[in-house]
Amino acid sequence: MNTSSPSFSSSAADRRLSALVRHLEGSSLNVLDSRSRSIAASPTSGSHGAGNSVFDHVVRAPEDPILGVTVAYNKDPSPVKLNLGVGAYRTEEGKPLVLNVVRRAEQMLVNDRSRVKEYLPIVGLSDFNKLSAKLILGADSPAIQENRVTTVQCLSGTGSLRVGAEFLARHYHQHTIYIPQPTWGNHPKVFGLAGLSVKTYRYYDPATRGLNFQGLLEDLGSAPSGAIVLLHACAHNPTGVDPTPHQWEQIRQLMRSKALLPFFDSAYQGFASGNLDTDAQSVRMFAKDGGECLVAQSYAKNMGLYGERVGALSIVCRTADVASRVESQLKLVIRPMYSNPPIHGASIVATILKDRSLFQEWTIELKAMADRIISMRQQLFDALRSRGTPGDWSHIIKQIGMFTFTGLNSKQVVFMTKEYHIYMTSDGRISMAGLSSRTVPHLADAIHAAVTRVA
Ligand code: KET
Repeated sequence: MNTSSPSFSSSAADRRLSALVRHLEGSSLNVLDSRSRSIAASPTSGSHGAGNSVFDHVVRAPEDPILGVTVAYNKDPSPVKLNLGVGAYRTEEGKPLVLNVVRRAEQMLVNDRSRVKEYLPIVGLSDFNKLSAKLILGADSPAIQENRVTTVQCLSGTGSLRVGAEFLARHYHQHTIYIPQPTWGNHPKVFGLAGLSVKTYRYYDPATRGLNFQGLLEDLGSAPSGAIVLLHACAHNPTGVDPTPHQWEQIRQLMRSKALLPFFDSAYQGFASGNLDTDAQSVRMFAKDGGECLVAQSYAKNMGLYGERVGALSIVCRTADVASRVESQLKLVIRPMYSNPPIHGASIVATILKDRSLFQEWTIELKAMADRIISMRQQLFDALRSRGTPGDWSHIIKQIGMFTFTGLNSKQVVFMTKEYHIYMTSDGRISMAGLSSRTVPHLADAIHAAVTRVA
């Protein structure tokens, strides 16, 4: 018998209906009545009036302090508007940049018909992981040679931090993490939501616009033994202030003497000095002493792969055996979170890192980006000097990396946005990478007006 015939279906439906009616006859009908009434009134039934949502209690969240700046910028119709909020590189023409080397690598990937879209392993692309560890720890790293490093591909820098934090919350005896004051605004949220307890250590001295080294040593010196310490590998965000190599060495000694666990955030390798090795020195210093540490790497800035979400978490362990057990647990963190990472961006990175000439081309393009940012610093500094803007602006040329921590207060920032359509974070951080020779005078005018007209 063809069970899908319409006549059978309708008669079967009829039978079910009459069975239901029989079943409901009597007292049970009232139950249905009241149930159907409550279903009709239920907010999910679709027949409710406005203002009756199951989400009625949800309050509007504020925009993200950094990414929200772009949201506001996008809404501004002014032709002179300038987005110096998010740390994203722009060309002299103010356009986003796709590196030439990235275009070439992508072309190679597209042309390779043997490539498929299968799932990657939970830990990501193997070549990518090996090459990423080498990039940050150095080709001659003893930890890599001794197989003591486990690296997992993650969703850019943020994802790498989060996976590392979740792992620590599950498997590390100390749940307190010390982050610099100030730091990237997402750090406390990433670590707090992973279940770590977040404390700060002094880092920046507004009076000198430099490092509060004494305060840093005191705070890390009084941290409980074993506490985790978040360190910006280079180009500290938002301050642009990095410890000197000598200060790094003192930090290392103090941290190792107290068994504090270093967790490096490396989001700007190559962007600070223009040299990948120079910018990895802090991490390598810690990895070389044989102790353990974590490193979160991002390829958002240095390869311009922002939206591809490519990054890596490396954990340097004491022994190869520990590293492999750690990796097995990282898989348990990742699998229920996003199963496995995306393939495209990591393939681009691996293609570039494993090919000598592509790698070389990358370093040249990277240096050009770093140099353009450095030249923007000089141009802005000169422009303020030529306007006689009150104050010492030498920090603009002293600070390192993508950002200048201007020292402008939140009222001055609001003024600059309102009057000059210049968008930046309310802490006075400006992304130098978003500036060009054409827009420097406009920014200098705005800063000059803010400083002279708004207290
Ligand atoms: N760490 C630091 C220090 C950092 O500045 C960023 C991004 C990240 C990690 C994360 O980047 P990812 O895209 O996940 O690899 N900072 C810029 C963008 C942002 O806030 O998301 C910024 O500060 O503007």
